[in-house]
Amino acid sequence: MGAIRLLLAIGLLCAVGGAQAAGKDSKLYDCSRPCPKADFNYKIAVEIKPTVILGSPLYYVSRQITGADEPDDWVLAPTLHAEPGKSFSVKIRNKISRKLSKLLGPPSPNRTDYVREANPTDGPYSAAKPYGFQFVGEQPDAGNDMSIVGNNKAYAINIPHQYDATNIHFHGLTITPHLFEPIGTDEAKADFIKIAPGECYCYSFTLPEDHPDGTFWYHIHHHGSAALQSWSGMAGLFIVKGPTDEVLEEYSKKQMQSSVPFVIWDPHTVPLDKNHSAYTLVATKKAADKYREYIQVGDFLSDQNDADKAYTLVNNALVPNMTAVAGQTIRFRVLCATTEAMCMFRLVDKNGKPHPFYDFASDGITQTEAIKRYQLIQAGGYRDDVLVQITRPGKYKFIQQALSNMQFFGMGG
Ligand SMILES: [Cu+2]
Repeated sequence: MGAIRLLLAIGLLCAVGGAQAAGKDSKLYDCSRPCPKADFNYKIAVEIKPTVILGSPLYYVSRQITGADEPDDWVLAPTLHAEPGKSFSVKIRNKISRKLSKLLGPPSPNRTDYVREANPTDGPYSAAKPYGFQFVGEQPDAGNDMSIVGNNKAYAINIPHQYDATNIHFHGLTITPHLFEPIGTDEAKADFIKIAPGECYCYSFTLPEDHPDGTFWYHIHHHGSAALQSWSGMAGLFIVKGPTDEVLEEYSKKQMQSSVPFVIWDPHTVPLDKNHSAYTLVATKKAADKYREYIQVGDFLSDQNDADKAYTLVNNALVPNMTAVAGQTIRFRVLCATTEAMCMFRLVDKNGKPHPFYDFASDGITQTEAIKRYQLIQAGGYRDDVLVQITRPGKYKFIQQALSNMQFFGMGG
């Protein structure tokens, strides 16, 4: 069986365009205590670190979710696993250095910045109007801070803030609601869980016996910092193992690579000066010698609207390469982990002719039969499990294209 080469060409997407206050659960936030023992136990951290964007000259310094078992050059969070009927726990430690954060930036916008940006008449986002983006509600008043932070708390919470605080949403899992403090609360005025630098949190759940097996994910969800952290790559796969895996293993007669992540994300970046003190604090000599362009995440409020450069990456690569054996069936776990752009998954041969694949699960739910497709379009947060089988040796490309007029704010070129 001849080895063939699969080239994944991912086109550059040009976006034109301590602890929480001690409460009854406070023991869970004590960093010195482990999470309650579960069937699957994970420890992850949040920190500022440099990462090489594979297949590019880019050296990216950003806030990232890290785990002990991850390779150094992995931006996205570690992949977690669990099984139906089993428990899992995730202890997260926020190791972001406030000093480094201040050096790296971006700074949180102040109220004046916000009022300028949110002006629907001539603010930068007014360019989104022709694409059907609706501005609703009352425009904040620059002359009166009270209109933002006093009687109108809605504006205050919508100003991007606390970029170093975080929390986790286990997306799609049938578990206790866990965005608000305390976990499981149904109190309408409850605060978001907030894990600040130096703090820890313990997420601990049991999956129901009848929980679907498939591809799920987890991401940050702290209101005020979620977009910035999402652009930074703070998201990962959460895989629920189960009977579907066994069926597929049997069906493919042991040839399958059981789980190949295909996580699409869209960091928005600005250049980072090589002499910037944040850079000198985190960079290694090896990387400094090898990589030419230094980038950091853009400012959510002002840079989202075309001021920065957006990339479409798969896993952590600009143009990832992989090889496959002719006749082998590969299962890709395709996650659209973007903040802004929609995602496309398309496979073509060297002449540009589309190659079919088989989509057998969406958003973690396995379908009764696989659907033959030539392209897949996903919105942020969507997942699809697809099977690809290449029988003819050669070079193939996966293509991600900018989806004109379909992205958030409709600026796609
Ligand atoms: Cu979510």
